[in-house]
Amino acid sequence: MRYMIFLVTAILSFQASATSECALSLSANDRMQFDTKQLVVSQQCESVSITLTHTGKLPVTAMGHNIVIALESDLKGIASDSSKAGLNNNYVQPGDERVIVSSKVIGGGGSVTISVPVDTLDPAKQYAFFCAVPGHWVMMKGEFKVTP
Ligand SMILES: [Cu+2]
Repeated sequence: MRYMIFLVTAILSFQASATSECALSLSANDRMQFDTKQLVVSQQCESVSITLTHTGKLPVTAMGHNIVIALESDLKGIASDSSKAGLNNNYVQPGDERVIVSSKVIGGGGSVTISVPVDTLDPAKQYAFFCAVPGHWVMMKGEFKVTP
């Protein structure tokens, strides 16, 4: 009987942790930084929701941030086109097929949530997350690690 209770508890806690991995969060600040260099997502989730919160005070025009998910090898290309795309397009060119998902740009006190279809990604490939606001990627980037 004791064993049964342990087993049920173990299953319940496993489900709880599996669920939380499908919803990640990170923050960005007025010093052009994300609070993490790595996001790990599991393909056990069909899609993962990622919430970016801007903990600073500066407005979008001074220190806006967003989050873009792409192949690591496409990061610099997307970033170098960001000025051309402009704030109206959240610094991502419309229809850019290199972009897997991108969010709108937020200012201090704002937050935004994106949904990433991780079941269609390849765990053998290297993905990155970064901020597309011109120049920010240099400081604001990290690994987007997909696990089977
Ligand atoms: Cu930024």
